Amino acid sequence: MTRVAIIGAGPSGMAQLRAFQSAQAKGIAIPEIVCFEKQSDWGGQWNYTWRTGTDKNGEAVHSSMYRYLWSNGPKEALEFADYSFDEHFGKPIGSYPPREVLWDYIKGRVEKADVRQYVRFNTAVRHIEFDEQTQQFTVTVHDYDQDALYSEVFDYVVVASGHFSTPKVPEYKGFEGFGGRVLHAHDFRDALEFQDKTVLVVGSSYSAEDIGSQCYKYGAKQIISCYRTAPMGFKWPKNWSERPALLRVDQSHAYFADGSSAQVDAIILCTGYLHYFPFMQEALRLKTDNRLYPLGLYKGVVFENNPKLFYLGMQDQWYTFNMFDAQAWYARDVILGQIQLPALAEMQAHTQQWHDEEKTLTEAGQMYKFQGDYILELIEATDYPTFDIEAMRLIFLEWKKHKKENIMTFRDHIYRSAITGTMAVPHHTTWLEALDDSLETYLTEPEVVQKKVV
Ligand code: FAD
Ligand code: NA7
Repeated sequence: MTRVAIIGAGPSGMAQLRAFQSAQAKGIAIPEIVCFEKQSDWGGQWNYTWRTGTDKNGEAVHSSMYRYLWSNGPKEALEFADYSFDEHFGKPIGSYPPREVLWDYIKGRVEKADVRQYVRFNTAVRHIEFDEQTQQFTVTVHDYDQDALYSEVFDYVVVASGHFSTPKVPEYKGFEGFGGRVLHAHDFRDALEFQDKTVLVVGSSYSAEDIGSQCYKYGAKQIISCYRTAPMGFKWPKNWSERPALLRVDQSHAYFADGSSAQVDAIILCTGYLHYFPFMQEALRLKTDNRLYPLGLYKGVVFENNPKLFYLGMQDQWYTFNMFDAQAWYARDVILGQIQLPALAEMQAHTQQWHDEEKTLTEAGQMYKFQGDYILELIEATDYPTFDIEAMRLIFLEWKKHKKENIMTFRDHIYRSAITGTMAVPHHTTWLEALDDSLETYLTEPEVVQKKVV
């Protein structure tokens, strides 16, 4: 029997499991599937841990998420086309739920599909090698429950191990003598640690914006963010200033490219992540930076140099869960023989065209369209339920506008679902005032919260 290995049970790996199960539910024979997950539960990044450094098995801690993390984009833009928020929660909720609420949503679909049986938890993939003669992969794993290494042979491999886990850590002059804490965003866990402190945030993308906002929300004295290329340019609260590049630090101060300096208590490097696949044989390793259309992956999924190998979710992400779905359905249909791949040169030319187009994009609005068009192209090739990508693009534009208006209140806005047409309802507490991010508190009816306050 054909065997498929899936590496990782985060949202992408879970999408692959659901894709196969949905074909099976339609009476299509599916291969034998084994999903290897190094953590003891599924959900990938959404499976929060207080740990930093190594996990209980000595593996690098995977999740970069932190306490009080709320969705940084509207939930309406990531909704599954085959499992709506309405179906999961049974009532409309806000548009920017906290991490635990979104984790619950992702889990709901795969629990319904009953695919947990395919996952071998506490099992880290150590090495993957392809044999040209047999045309098969040998996957070697460490099973921590048995504390044993073993290898199995597969016909196809789907890598869904994520790419926001291995920190990209720059070195600045003076770090070794700095008197406070220097950490990467990957190791940031709780903004309360920085209450009453002056925090320097290095970087100007999502992590810098959100970790700075967390520090503000939970009482940091002052936030200074600095950029290498371009400022984030939001209207910051009074105690948040944005400065050009960091040049060096000494024991207590940071020095910037405009000649200014500031006393800082802690430095948080929000400097991005590496695509890191230490378990891959060299010839199978995807090499890319964080971009919308990496080279080497046909349709953003099929590893061109070995089309029995697939990578999911390796793009920089505007869309997330529904994009992983589109990719997983596509990979599934290639494996099932329902999609025939063109010759290598044709695949490469197609990828190059998209890759070149990406380079012409200068505005976020163009990027939403680009990634939306990419998703549509995938969906049209499979039976994944089609959905109104244009409506999602408009939601992204609203999101952008709301962030520009006020970076501290954008999460209080609501949007209409492009899947069900349901309008979200405002959360009972504004984001800045909502210090408790638990699922229980989030789903509590507004009247109940009101009563408690009274
Ligand atoms: P991951 O979620 O990273 O899952 C990969 C899985 O592979 C993990 O379970 C990991 O344990 C497993 N794995 C890795 N290596 C191995 C190995 N060798 N052996 C076995 N298993 C392995 N997206 C949004 O839509 N909204 C947000 O608000 C949002 N916020 C984010 C905030 C942060 C701080 C970060 C880092 C990301 C955020 N994202 C957000 C993006 C997020 O990465 C995606 O939503 C999603 O988690 C990606 O899914 P994935 O399955 O591709 O990867
Ligand atoms: P991103 O989006 O990859 O952004 C990385 C940021 O780090 C970006 O602003 C970079 O600036 C900056 N960077 C990278 N290297 C350096 C150095 N050496 N010095 C200064 N600044 C640097 O990563 P994020 O962590 O923000 O977001 C990743 C995901 O996590 C995202 O999907 C979110 O949903 C959460 P540049 O513009 O390249 O100069």
